[in-house]
Amino acid sequence: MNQDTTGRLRRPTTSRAGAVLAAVLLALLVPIGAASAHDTLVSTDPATGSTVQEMPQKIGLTYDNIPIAMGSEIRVVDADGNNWAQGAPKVTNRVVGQKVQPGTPAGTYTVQWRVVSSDGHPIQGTFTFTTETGAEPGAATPSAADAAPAQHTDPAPGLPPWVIPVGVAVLILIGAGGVIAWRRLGTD
Ligand SMILES: [Cu+2]
Repeated sequence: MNQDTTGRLRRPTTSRAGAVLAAVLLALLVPIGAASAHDTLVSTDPATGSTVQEMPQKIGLTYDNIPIAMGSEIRVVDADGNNWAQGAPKVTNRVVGQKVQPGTPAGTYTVQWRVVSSDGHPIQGTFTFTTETGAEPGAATPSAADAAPAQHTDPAPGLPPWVIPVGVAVLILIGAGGVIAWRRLGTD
């Protein structure tokens, strides 16, 4: 055993750490997968991927349940990254509405939404649509405060909310694995 190279010694340690990691990830993911009662987005206005003549005053997202009004956030982002959402989203039955500032240029918009599902879990997603006509680009720009909401420390758009806790757990495990491997190498 002891005549093995360090390269050989490392391998079982790495795979054991990998197994632990996989088990922890599974334990974290299974309850999320099992609780399939999240509300889901069933339709959008404008329709996902559609082209409309001009930007509506209000964007609508319809869910299969009534989301919890608190903590929802909808951004209407143009190709330059400006957020044209005006004020907070409003939940009316199963529809979450978001007012849009006037003066949007023609182009493709990405709606980044995050609402709290009726089962208490935050859910999020994006969809895009295109407006054919609009203001001259740069004629009106949304306020800086709207473009960069400072109150929230959002994970990157599109990342589910569990990514950060899982990432932290993985880093801790990797750190612990490293310490174990280091001790083993030191004592051999
Ligand atoms: Cu849920």
